Amino acid sequence: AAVIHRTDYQPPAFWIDHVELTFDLDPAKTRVLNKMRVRRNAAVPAQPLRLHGEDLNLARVMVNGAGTSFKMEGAQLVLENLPEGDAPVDLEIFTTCAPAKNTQLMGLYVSQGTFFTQCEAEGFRRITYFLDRPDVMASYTVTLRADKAQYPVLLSNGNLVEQGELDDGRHFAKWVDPHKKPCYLFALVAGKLVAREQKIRTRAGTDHLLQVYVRPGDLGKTEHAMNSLMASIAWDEARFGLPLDLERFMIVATSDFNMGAMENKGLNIFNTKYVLASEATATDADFANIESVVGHEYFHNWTGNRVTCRDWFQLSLKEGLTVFRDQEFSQDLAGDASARAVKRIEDVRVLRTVQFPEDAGPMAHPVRPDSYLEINNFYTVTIYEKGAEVVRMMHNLVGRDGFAQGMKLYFERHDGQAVTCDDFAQAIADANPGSELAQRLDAFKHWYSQAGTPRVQAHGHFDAAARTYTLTLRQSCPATPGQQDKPAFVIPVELGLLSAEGAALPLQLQGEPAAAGSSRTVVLSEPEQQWVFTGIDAVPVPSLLRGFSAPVVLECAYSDQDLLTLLAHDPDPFNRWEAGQRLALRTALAALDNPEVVADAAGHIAAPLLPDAFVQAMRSVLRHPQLDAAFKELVLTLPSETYIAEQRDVVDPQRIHAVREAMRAQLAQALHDDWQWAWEAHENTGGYSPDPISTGRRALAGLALAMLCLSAVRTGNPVWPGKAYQRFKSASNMTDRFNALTALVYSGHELAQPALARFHALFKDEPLVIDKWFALQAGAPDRAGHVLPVVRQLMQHPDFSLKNPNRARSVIFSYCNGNPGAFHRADAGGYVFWSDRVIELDAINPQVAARLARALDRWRKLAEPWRTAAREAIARVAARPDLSNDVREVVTRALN
Ligand code: HT7
Ligand code: ZN
Repeated sequence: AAVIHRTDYQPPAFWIDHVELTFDLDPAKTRVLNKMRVRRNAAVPAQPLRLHGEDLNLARVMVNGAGTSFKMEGAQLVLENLPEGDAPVDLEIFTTCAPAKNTQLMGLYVSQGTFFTQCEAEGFRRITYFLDRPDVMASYTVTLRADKAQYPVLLSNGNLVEQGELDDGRHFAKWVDPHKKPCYLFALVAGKLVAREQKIRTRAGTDHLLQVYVRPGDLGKTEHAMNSLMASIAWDEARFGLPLDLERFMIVATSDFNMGAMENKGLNIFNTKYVLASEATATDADFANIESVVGHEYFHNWTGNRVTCRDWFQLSLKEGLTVFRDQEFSQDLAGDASARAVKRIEDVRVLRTVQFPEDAGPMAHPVRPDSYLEINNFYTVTIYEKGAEVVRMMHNLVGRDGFAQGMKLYFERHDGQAVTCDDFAQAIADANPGSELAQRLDAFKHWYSQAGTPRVQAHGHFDAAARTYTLTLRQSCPATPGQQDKPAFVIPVELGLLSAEGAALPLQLQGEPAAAGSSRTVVLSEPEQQWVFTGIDAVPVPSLLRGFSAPVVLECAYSDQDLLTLLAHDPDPFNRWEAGQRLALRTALAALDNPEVVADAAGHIAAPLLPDAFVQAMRSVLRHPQLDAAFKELVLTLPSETYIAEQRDVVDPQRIHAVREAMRAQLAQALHDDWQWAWEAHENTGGYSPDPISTGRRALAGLALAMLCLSAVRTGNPVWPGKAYQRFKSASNMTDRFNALTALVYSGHELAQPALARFHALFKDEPLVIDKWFALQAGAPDRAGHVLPVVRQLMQHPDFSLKNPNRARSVIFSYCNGNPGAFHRADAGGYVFWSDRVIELDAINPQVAARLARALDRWRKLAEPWRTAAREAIARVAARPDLSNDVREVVTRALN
């Protein structure tokens, strides 16, 4: 297979205006009749029609009702003798495929007796021969025929126009989609499903039918998804003036799905994980994820479906923008400034712990990549989360109203088109002439073309005589594959200045007529720039990059006292949290470097690592009368092992684990009475509701219980583990129950085993809960290397299946990607396990295998003996002759 380059883009040689598909659904052999009306694209030189196909059995090809000659070039069906000129041609192609054998879950497949499709990015070619590219948009009429008893529900995009009975117990349904669409948005579903239905009238006064389809036993778990969908529809209309353009909007849940969900036009298909929720089976995090994924897929209806991507290099055009929109949706629904900040912190945590490492590793790529071997490998945190940050910077540079104007112009210009990231940026800039974005658009677009996380170094100089504070910002960006030297980025830095006592200072720039409040944004667009603030009477504490105003690493020589001031007083909640993280990180890095800090044979570090001032500051936050519980929980959670590792050039994963665990244990013990207070003050949240206040209370109570169990295990006191076990048994919701179970498992208490057994017995018929049960054990802190044998045992459990992506992720990914202390074993056992699983999975589902393959992306940073062992494990995978493109691309990049 060949690498595909962005600059090689050519418009299609043919258009497909209309498609009429007839499916005779059968798991073993489905027949697909594809009647297409095609015409030559007069704008490009005449050439043969080359249709994509994969794993299809071709039975017949007809042109204008007559047989025709054709040839196969690799997987492509080539028609060289189509009539000349631009008159439309009727093309008929008859193929069969085998959905029951489709373990890749791309194209048409069967999950628990129900047919589903997944066509993005290139799955439609596994259903029929087609121009499988997003810039070819057609109208679709789809007839589904199947056995009525086995497949009573037959769904496709658009509106149901006809249905009826056929011979032999079969029936049919005919669907017409009124909107033209690229084939990646095609979908069908057929099976035994039931639906929660809701009729709505929008602000604009139009009526619509909303449906959430699930397996019969799951109907009771669909209320939250339906509420989330209604909230999404109302939000898009209110915030962006974007209405629902369909009479019927359907969501269908499947338990076999490679990703989270798919925005097929009018027929979204979801992983059950992002649809099903009841208080007994889903945690607060599950409820929040459902809201955000339902929102995300719904928002694609405009950003992705109405305006789509010209080619897959433009993927972030729809994904970055839609993630930005779902983040804003969740923030708007969360309510007050504190709840918004909590969501922002959670989003930034993901960006920094997953995207920053990607941007520094072998798979680093720009938000708009330049090349790929397998497009499925580019559904990444860079395309999604960094892409959303790029949109967020534009939003902040032009303001909320300016951005809304930009979106309006974008749809006026491009509705119904397949366009590029440049088109989007141009529309936002053109709607805001004179804005910082419009003035620096070309430089701003480096965010699309340059990979790597920029570093911003900040230096402050106070001049007592002149009463000025000069802030110098300097930027640089590390080299990434294929990109050595990079021109400067446009980096909006929102900032404030605080006095040593924590008071907000006015921000008057030299030469400016009047002070501009106590928070403002400066735009760094040169390698180095200075800003002089006047009227400053004492050395201030700068609060920089408020709200994480740009996806950069900020380096600033803060003193501990500066950080304590920011932690106690910064009016920007993000930077308040950030100050606590910086203090904790500082301690962790100092301990890593200190040869006197040594772990015993069991991997424990006994010496106290956290300075008293830090412990005291954490106590003040925990006991603070005004701060919300959710925010406290974030501040009191130490930076992750992955995040700490990213700060080092050479990584000893075991030492990082030991240091972080020692810090956690110290925090558990030093704040024992405060944790007890926090538990007692927050554990009772009354009747269950997933609102931000109750969610925050449960999160803080959960952390308190975990800390109390941790210190109890260290001191041998049975009281708190006993209370955790009681809470585990009596909890009325999954969040409290699972937090109690986690506290027992993570503290390594002997009650963990009976609790795990009881949990499994209680929820054995709830696959999503059993996923949690598997994940908890595979992700537990390692004690004397016990996790790998547990993981191997879990894979022998009758409930385990490698074919189900959720289950594979719950065990294998939780261990390899989510448990560095247990995975990076000195005996290389973790790596051997990893390579075996990558190879095994690749034969079943290359997409899932390639995601797992990325667990060792950062192997070059590892200290010995891990580094050599990791390279050998990757080489072992790479040596397999029969790898998929998906895995081949990941391991080749890792080794080069
Ligand atoms: N746009 C959707 C992408 C997706 C996908 C891609 C490749 C393979 C399977 C997939 N399932 C869904 C998801 C989204 O961003 O909304
Ligand atoms: Zn998306």
